[in-house]
Amino acid sequence: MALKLYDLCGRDERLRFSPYCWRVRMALAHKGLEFTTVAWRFLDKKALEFADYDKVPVLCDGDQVVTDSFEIMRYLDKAYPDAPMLGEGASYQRVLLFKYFVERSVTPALFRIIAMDLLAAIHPNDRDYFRKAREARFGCTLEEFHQPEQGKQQLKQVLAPVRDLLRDSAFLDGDAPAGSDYLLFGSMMWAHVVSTQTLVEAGDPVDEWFKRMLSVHGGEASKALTVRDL
Ligand SMILES: N[C@@H](CCC(=O)N[C@@H](CS)C(=O)NCC(=O)O)C(=O)O
Repeated sequence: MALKLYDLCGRDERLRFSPYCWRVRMALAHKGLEFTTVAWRFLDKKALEFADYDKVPVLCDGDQVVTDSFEIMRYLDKAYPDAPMLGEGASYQRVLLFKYFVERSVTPALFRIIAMDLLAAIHPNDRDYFRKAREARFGCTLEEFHQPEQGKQQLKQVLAPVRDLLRDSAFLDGDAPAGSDYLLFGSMMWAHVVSTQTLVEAGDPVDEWFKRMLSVHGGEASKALTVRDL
């Protein structure tokens, strides 16, 4: 059955930067599943009506429609049980905790670093919508929110436990990447695609890990178009 992923695109249709979509792209690669993508933009809500959802990623697997990146990862583990990503029981609880850590601590720090780059990467027709929605959420203008140096300090601090783990381990989930790696990588890939800012200093174990992640699964992520290519 053909797998189809609705995937956020930017000012160039090939620019794919959603952190949640990147989780799913990596999860599909982890399972060795071929898939096609449908380029989607913020205002294209009609295209997602069939899924009764207003955000991406949306995954169609034959007749199955699955929304929300973490639910999609869960679905893939159930439907394609080889090479589990999230696990069950205690393992699942831990990766769920890690998802919250990424969303509550890592992604906000990254947002401070890339806010204006992100706006520039978004399709011009989507920019007003994006600005209004995010400014309402942050309670300030995107220009005020954009504080790269502060964001980098914040990121360095929140990644301290991850850095310690990666001193002795190639991936967060051990010798090979799995769910936790894709959760963190999705957010870092978001920033990497839209911004030329240095997120983590060269030589930092997190930077070494990021490079490894770019090259796993046949270098799937390293093939992504970034703003450096435009
Ligand atoms: N909890 C959702 C969040 C998905 C999400 O926020 N996606 C963004 C793109 S990165 C989106 O589609 N936003 C639509 C909007 O803001 O209107 C998930 O994990 O998939």
